[in-house]
Amino acid sequence: MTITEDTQHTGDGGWRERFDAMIAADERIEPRDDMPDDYRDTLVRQIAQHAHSEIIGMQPEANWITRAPSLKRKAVLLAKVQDEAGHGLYLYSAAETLGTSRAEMLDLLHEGRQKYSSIFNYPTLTWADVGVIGWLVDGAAITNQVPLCRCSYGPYARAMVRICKEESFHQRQGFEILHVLARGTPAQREMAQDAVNRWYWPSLMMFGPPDAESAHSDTSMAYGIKRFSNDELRQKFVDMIVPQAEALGLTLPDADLVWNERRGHYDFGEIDWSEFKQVLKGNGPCNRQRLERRRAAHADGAWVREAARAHAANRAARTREEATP
Ligand code: BYC
Repeated sequence: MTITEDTQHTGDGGWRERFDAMIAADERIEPRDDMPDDYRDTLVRQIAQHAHSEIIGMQPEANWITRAPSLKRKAVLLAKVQDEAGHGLYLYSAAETLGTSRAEMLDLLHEGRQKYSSIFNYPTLTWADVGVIGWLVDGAAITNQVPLCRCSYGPYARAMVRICKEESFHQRQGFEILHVLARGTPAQREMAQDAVNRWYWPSLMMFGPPDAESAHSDTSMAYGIKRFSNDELRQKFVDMIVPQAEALGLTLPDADLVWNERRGHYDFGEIDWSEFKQVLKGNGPCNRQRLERRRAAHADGAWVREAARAHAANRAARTREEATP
């Protein structure tokens, strides 16, 4: 429910106190609850961006469906790409409960006015990239998204529970692809290492700008949307992947990666934030291609939306007819 005219005009400031008390008590806010505009806006922005990432994320992986090295790999990859479409649907539905329609969000994506994750602007050059997307990209996504299961907004939190379960499976399948390649022929091993070299730094950028430059973190943390800062999650991710890379027998391309006994964490190298900014501006290796493909897919699907609308109208007319005595 939007903030009603009633609450605003009668001067019933009570809704704001109720909202703040619910956030302080770590209770879930539901669509029926009154909420401040900046809470709603932050959620729509983040959930829409997240949904867009899921559906744009289908492209780099789908690139390998026809070239998967075996029937089993093809079936698994198909299922994974379909999962991403499903995640998009859960997330668009969660955002719609805040009063913004899926059609509006898609328009904003297609016009370049809403973002999707920077990571999907990099190309998938070899089969090993499919493994690395599973291991590092889904690994980063899980690190970021597990805390979102405790997000203060109920529909987003509930969508995240299911998404995280599926992402865990995705991460394992990626790890397993790399495990096989890393123990394969020298050429396969080299292919796996090359993919890790290309995706390591972009995967660290997925967590967003450093805390000091993160425009939205303070609001999101205060409202219980984000539970950890960008830098905290990035650190958690690095701490997780270092032993996993060792288990794979692959090297992370970071000369500054070293265990820091005092901090109890791995130190890691300086991220090239100018690259991140360029990708966000639309100048990454695949930005143009991703958006063009998305717009084309949307246009190709116009007849489905039209047919669905006609079907819904027919059903409604039949229901009305049946109800008429
Ligand atoms: N890429 O104030 P900040 C996946 C933007 S993929 C692009 O720190 P916030 C998947 C940010 O939107 C993962 N843009 O923002 C895996 C803001 O710009 P606007 C998708 C980025 O929101 C495999 C500006 O920079 N996951 O799931 O507090 C296959 C300032 O940033 C990025 C999610 O989206 C980036 N990497 O924190 C398929 C998780 N980072 O909006 C799919 C949900 C920052 O003012 N999202 N920006 O124009 C989040 O947790 C947060 O939105 C972020 C950023 C941590 C990403």
